[in-house]
Amino acid sequence: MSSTWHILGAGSLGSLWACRLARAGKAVRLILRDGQRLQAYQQVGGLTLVEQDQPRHYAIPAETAQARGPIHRLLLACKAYDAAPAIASVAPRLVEGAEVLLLQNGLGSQDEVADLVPRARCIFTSSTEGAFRDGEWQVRFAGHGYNWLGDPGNPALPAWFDDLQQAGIPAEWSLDILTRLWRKLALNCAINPLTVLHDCQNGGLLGHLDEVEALCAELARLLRQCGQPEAAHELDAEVQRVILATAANYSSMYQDVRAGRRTEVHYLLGHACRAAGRHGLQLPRLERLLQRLVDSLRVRGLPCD
Ligand code: NAD
Ligand code: KPL
Repeated sequence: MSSTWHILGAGSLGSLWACRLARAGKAVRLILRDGQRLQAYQQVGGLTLVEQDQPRHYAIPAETAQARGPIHRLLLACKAYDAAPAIASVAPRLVEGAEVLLLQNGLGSQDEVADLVPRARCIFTSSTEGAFRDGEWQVRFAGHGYNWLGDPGNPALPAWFDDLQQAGIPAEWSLDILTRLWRKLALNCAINPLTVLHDCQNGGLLGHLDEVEALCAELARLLRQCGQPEAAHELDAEVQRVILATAANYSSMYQDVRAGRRTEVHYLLGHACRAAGRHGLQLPRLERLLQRLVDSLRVRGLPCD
């Protein structure tokens, strides 16, 4: 297996991973959307990572999906709604047994990707790291955070796992990655839509704790029904802890809506409601929350899927 890290998506997290891996001397190649993006990137000559206000430039090679070389290891670093078309664009280049790391938040996109590349090993990631784009080809690391990686179908640690430690990417191999992803999805469902609907920072939800608590009760029922009792354990207490710890922050969904960007609702609250439907569970508060959110996105002219 080649040791090159192909990274599809030079957005916030993709650029953060690319720069840290390149800095550690790992072979990295970016896969950009099309020839126009590639040309624009080549004019700048690389990515800039800003850490603690210090910018540093990394001349990382890039190509488009149509390049010819085989791909042994791919970090898919796009939004959940872009994951399926993105993997389809590089699928013919994946070698037998290729490893694909999925950085997407929420649930549902991982299965969409796995269905399209049945001969690849799909590794799911749950990340609490924060990064945002600071300009064209420049990303600012917000610091802190952690990554859990795991493969629900295969507990074996990937051979390249040490690359992450060498690159300063805080990560742990998780044997219960689905539990982690469900827990994060539940946190996001209990907090993010309400911050949009109440137009507030996370801390603003302290004034709506009855609503938060009622949602947590339904989410915990859903998690147990989906065979995730650990993800349901003391969910309400953790949601309140996160609200307090991030009181001054705006949730990622709030930021997307404010910036007029598409949200990942389909893979967060949408996924929760679809899972409830499949299990024949009636969760009226979650369903009403999704309806209110969808209505609010429509009014703003944003996609609601
Ligand atoms: P982003 O929008 O900053 O970056 C995604 C990039 O993928 C964009 O540059 C986009 O142009 C590119 N892309 C999409 N389709 C493509 C294609 N077919 N070919 C090539 N490039 C393509 O997104 P992000 O903030 O890095 O988020 C990625 C995922 O990580 C999301 O699911 C998000 O929820 C999750 N996440 C992000 C953060 C964060 O701090 N940014 C933290 C935790 C989790
Ligand atoms: O992950 C988050 C987000 O904003 O997406 C937190 C801070 C946990 C709120 O749900």
